[in-house]
Amino acid sequence: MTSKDVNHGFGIYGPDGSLVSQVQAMPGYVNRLPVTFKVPGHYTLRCLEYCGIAHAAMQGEFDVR
Ligand SMILES: [Cu+2]
Repeated sequence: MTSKDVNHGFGIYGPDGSLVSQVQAMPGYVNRLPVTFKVPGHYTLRCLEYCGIAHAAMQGEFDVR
């Protein structure tokens, strides 16, 4: 995990809405986030650190089957 602009907080939320794991994305650094998903379902990604005007749009999602 890294960033091309500013610091971001990369958070993974599980199907029940709880925070599964998180890592900082920072320019000039590469951080690794090893995660094993044991619970199938719909996961969401959110930026956890205010990073600018588009912060609220920094979301994603994926499914674990
Ligand atoms: Cu942000």
